[in-house]
Amino acid sequence: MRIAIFDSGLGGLTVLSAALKELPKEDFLFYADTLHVPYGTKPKEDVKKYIRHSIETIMREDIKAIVIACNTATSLAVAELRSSYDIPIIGMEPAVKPAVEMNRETGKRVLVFATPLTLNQSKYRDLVTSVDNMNIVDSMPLPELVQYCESLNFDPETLSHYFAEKLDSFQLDEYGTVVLGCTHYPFYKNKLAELLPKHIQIVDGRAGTINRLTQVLRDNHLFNDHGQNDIKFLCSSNSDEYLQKMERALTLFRKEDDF
Ligand code: DGN
Repeated sequence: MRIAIFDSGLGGLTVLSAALKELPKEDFLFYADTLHVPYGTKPKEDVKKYIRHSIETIMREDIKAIVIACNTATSLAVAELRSSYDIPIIGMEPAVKPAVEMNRETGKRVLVFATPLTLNQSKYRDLVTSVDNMNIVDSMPLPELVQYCESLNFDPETLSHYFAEKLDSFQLDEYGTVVLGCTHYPFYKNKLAELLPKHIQIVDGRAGTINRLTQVLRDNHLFNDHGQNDIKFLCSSNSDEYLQKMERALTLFRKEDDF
């Protein structure tokens, strides 16, 4: 049986990349809802429908656990999905808590990048309220970055210009950590590291999700000992072109992933 990893598009590949490293004897199914990518800028009720439909499709496969490798989908639907299905469902969460801890001593600020939909949800606001007792967390939506990623746009000039514009209003010296709160964004981690002051650390929520997945597999006796990191790619548009793009993007990302 496989572990399913689900996102609206290519972002979930950054989670798959980490899972492949941490769980070398597991096999995976990667599902992208390419008919509806991106989720992060669409109306909440529509996105909830797309997520439910995607999970129904995934459940027809031979799978033992699902990772919702999308912060947006997790914040909208993970609770409801868990009450509808018997298999373990693991979500993503912007790594705000570890980021606040990292800056407790210095009092430097934390900047969270995510989709507009993630940042507008009460789940995100509750998370920040529960951990940000020093009032150091700011956020910034980067919806265009999802589009760049989907078209595999890594043009250095375009990106430098884009980030310069987005970061213009922030006093970056005041910040200690940037949180990548969307699974598409780790594709741009190296570019961001080049552009941000050297003292700023960049974190994402993948470690928390993979740790939780490992724990859930252990607790439910679902570990595989003979898998080979085989990956089955599926997408809602059934497009061969997109399936090839997924494989290409994963290969590209794995070369630079320092997970
Ligand atoms: N990768 C998704 C996330 O982590 O929020 C967002 C992609 C999207 O559909 N906008």
